[in-house]
Amino acid sequence: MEEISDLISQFQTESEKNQLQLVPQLVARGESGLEVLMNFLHSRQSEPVNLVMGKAYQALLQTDNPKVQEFLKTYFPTGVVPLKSERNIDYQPLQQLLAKQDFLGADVLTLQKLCEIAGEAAIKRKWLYFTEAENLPKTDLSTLDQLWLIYSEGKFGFSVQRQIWLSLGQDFAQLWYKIGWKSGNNWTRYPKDFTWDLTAPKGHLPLSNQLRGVRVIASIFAHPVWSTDSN
Ligand code: UYC
Repeated sequence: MEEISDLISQFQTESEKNQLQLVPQLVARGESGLEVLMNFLHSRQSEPVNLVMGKAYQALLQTDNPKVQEFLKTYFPTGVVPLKSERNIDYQPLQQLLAKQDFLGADVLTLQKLCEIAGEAAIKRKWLYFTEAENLPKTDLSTLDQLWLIYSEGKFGFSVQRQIWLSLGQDFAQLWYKIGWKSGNNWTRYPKDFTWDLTAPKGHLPLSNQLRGVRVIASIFAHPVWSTDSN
């Protein structure tokens, strides 16, 4: 077994991808590993959130160590992703579900939040018009995307789906296969045939029902939020 000091120096110097893999190894060390993760999060507190912070937060949240829970409550009472909204929407329940990797619950809530952002008519209808999708505020779309991204090791989120779609020459027909929404001639059945954990293909979540066509997801992919680097 490696010395904890070796794990620590690796954790401090390795690439983000390797750091992600070191998180569970640190947790397996018990108290001393948990200390490392708490120190790491504490030192990054005022920096932009990254995937390692998301993973460290999730790992700590899962432990039933009272010291750890106290630490999280003190320094990260809502989580590691800043919950900005232009429409005064509360994304905390969504952050909670994603931090616990309840991806099914988070998917249902994401659709509800999109309707909430769009307004009364969309809330009643329970789905979005593409014109409403076009007019979603950048801040809120970005917050939703960050939440999915940070709590999935970078696997899920609209921006991930969009990137795959771009890499396929903006071909939706190919996208469905690539992200596991279709296989052979069959659409993947909601909810039972979707994969609700990180073994899913990249871009699998969040879902967007295609019953009424591709215009909503096309509007989300074409949204100005993805072409600027600030909101
Ligand atoms: N469903 O098949 N979907 C629903 C998906 C389609 C259908 C919800 C995704 C194809 C019906 C979500 C795929 C299709 C309902 C998704 C998929 C179809 C429903 C719940 C792969 C038939 C009942 C939220 C593209 C061939 C509700 C919501 C209704 C629900 C997601 C049928 C998240 C990604 C073309 C009948 N499907 N959906 O939107 O509106 O209701 O009648 O995409």
